[in-house]
Amino acid sequence: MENGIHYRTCHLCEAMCGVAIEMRDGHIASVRGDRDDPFSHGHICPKAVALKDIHNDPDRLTRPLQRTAEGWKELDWDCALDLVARRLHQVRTEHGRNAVGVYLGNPNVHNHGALVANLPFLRALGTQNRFSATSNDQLPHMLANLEMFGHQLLFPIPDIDHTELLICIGANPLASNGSLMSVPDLKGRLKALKARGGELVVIDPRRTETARQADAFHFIRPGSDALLLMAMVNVLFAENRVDLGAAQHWTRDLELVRLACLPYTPEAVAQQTGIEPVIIRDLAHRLATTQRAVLYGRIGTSTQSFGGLATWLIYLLNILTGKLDATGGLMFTQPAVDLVTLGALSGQRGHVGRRTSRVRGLPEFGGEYPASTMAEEMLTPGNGRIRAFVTIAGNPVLSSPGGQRLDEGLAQLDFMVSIDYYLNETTRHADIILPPTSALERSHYDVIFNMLSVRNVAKYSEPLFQPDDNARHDWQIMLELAHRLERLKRGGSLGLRRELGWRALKRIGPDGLLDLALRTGPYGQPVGRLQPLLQPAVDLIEAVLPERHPLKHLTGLSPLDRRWQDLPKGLSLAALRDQPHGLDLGPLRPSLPDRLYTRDRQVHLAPRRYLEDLPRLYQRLSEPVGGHLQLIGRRHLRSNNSWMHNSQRLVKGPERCTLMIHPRDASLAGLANGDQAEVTSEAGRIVLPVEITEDIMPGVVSVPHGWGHTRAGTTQRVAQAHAGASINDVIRDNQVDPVSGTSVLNGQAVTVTRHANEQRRRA
Ligand SMILES: Nc1nc2c(c(=O)[nH]1)N[C@H]1C(S)=C(S)[C@@H](COP(=O)(O)OP(=O)(O)OC[C@H]3O[C@@H](n4cnc5c(=O)[nH]c(N)nc54)[C@H](O)[C@@H]3O)O[C@H]1N2
Ligand SMILES: Nc1nc2c(c(=O)[nH]1)N[C@H]1C(S)=C(S)[C@@H](COP(=O)(O)OP(=O)(O)OC[C@H]3O[C@@H](n4cnc5c(=O)[nH]c(N)nc54)[C@H](O)[C@@H]3O)O[C@H]1N2
Ligand code: SF4
Ligand SMILES: [Mo]
Repeated sequence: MENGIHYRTCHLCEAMCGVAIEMRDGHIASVRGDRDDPFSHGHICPKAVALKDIHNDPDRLTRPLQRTAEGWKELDWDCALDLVARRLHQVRTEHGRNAVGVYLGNPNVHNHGALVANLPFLRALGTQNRFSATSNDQLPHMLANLEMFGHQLLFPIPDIDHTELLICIGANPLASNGSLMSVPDLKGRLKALKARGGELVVIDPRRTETARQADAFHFIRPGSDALLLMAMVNVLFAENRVDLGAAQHWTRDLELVRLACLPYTPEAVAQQTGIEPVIIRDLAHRLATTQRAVLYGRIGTSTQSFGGLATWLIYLLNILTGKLDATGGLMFTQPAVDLVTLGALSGQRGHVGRRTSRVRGLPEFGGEYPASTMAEEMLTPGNGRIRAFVTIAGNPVLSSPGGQRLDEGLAQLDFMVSIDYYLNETTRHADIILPPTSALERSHYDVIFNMLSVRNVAKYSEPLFQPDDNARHDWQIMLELAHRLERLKRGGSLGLRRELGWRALKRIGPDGLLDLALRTGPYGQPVGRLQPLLQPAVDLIEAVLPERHPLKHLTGLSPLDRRWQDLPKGLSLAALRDQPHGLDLGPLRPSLPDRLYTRDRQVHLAPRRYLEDLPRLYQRLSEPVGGHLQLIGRRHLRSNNSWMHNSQRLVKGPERCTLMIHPRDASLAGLANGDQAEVTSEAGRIVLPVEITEDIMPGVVSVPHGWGHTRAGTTQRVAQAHAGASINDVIRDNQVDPVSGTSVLNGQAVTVTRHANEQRRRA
């Protein structure tokens, strides 16, 4: 790129901040916030500068690598892609298609190219053994979307800019910058909330960065949220405060909810939750009586033993108090690329429990099994055992529970390939690593996060650097592999039409498809008179897309949904290119019941799946409280899951991978500041420095995830020097929320002692 300022969206987290990158002589001179970005108004966080560090990182891989007896050897692309396709094909012909497993990691959703290529690649693999970060993350939300609104992708988003009360439970957006709530500059938005007289309430086992900004903060015992939320529902009914507002016309099964909540009075749940009945009543009253209010929950309420119920109850409380689809409440977006509509048109609203996993019988969701079952599917002998594995932008050894078992499973595979640009804890097990271009070498459009955003926005970023001829994008790697696998499946040749289809798909690529999706979307500029010319190409591409690929519905090349008639039009890729700072498409607008996808066009308040889990919740009421320490996670502004610890700029400063523990518990364990603690469970053992603080609830300890860069054979040098320990080495993979199959990443019992070596040293 030429000298000067180039504008982009930062793709690192969900907030979609606009960055202004100054280029000088082919190098990045500076990264700043883009003041003219209509969504982020110049806000960035410290990670934005790491965009430069990742791009320039000498440890970042740029050529395919093959493991050999003499160590890693570079391969050329064709050779590597042929080899991978051949080996995968071999495993599936010898052992059946389910003998190949695949894990899709978090960065896929920050990459529109990868999203376009994921489905054709998965179809070419043809395996049912699919896994992703979803089951360590937002699965309970997707389940509630599906069960209550009829579509797994119809996420309700807090209308934070117009609310007067935000109750935040199990989320720390000041560190995470928001999740299922794309919201650049949360701090600024909270300031504005307060300036208009609004309030923030935080409920969390730790007094977090977000809690420090709150008007009220309450500790809650990990995993007890469903009880608190049930009690709030109970209060609403008991005091006649249920008022659905407009929703009364499009909701059903209110009576079932009334019955379900009867046992859960504030008094009944007080001990389990650690929250006083007066406070529970007050929370319910405030939500009911504040006209513009929203209850928002994330990782802490979703990746825990009652993740399914808690997430359902969060949605439910918003509905019972008239906040769903209401300004300042929980609303739906209308993104320019509307995957909700595209999915529905292709019969892809989502599904759950159509089949169960081989070893533990856990339910699939959207065609994926829970990540918690990956290791045992590799390690348990029998028909259908996973013998070959593919990871795409994921580091499950650090990010999935039972990290050590996963290490074991990956180590004994017949074949493994990783599409990733680091040789890290997971990819070190691969036979072949295929490194894609860096994010700054590709264009960017947020297909997913525009769907989750607190305003409707759209922005396209050009590549900042031209990749060299010897580089491949994620989408190119996946489509090349898919094309080869399909050929092998059909005995080596595909026939003319399919062959042309693959070539057309690879030629048009994600940006071409993005253009079509924008044009046929809610704000689209139809292709008009060019349609007859384009149609044959679109037909060819269609022929090679999986049966139910959402993009199949671009065929018409004209707007897909008549409900979009009154939205402003004119969007296309060219139109976005003309707006390098991005476009504001307006605030969230009420859209129910039109946007519902349930058969009866009603919101289902009491899906059976949740009611069936209530006996387990009821049992929890009488379980003994305390007795063991509960482990929870945390995030830090300068870190991002497992893969950004190789930037010196981000890891410098005080050690972040510490065990937070309350002074009472520290003294019980004989721990003093400066000590090393040993945390153990049946899954394993980690050692890390203690940080004694009253900010954590007694009975609870906290460790951030994504650390533990101590395993042999990785090449991230900065990360190794700031290794930390991996929380997922002590989190068991045998605990999942039975409703959704989500991993229990928060609230598991652990034992904490002083590390023996340390004891000796001090003595
Ligand atoms: N205990 C505990 N565990 C957790 C969580 C928790 O709160 N507590 N959080 C969970 C959540 S929410 C998530 S989303 C997961 C995330 O866990 P994963 O899905 O495993 O993702 P990351 O840890 O972010 O690892 C990303 C990988 O992708 C690579 N990568 C980065 N960018 C690209 C790219 O553009 N292309 C390709 N091909 N590779 C790329 C990186 O090198 C790295 O290897 O962790 C989960 N694990
Ligand atoms: N800086 C940074 N930003 C990130 C990421 C990152 O790693 N670093 N990861 C990104 C990803 S992939 C995601 S999914 C989002 C996640 O975004 P958030 O959900 O906001 O992430 P966390 O900071 O993990 O917040 C979870 C909170 O839940 C609390 N908690 C734990 N257990 C319980 C419980 O049982 N009940 C309640 N009520 N609370 C509990 C924790 O103390 C913590 O404060 O962040 C994204 N943004
Ligand atoms: S908040 Fe997220 S999107 Fe914004 S600059 Fe930081 S990492 Fe990038
Ligand atoms: Mo996540």
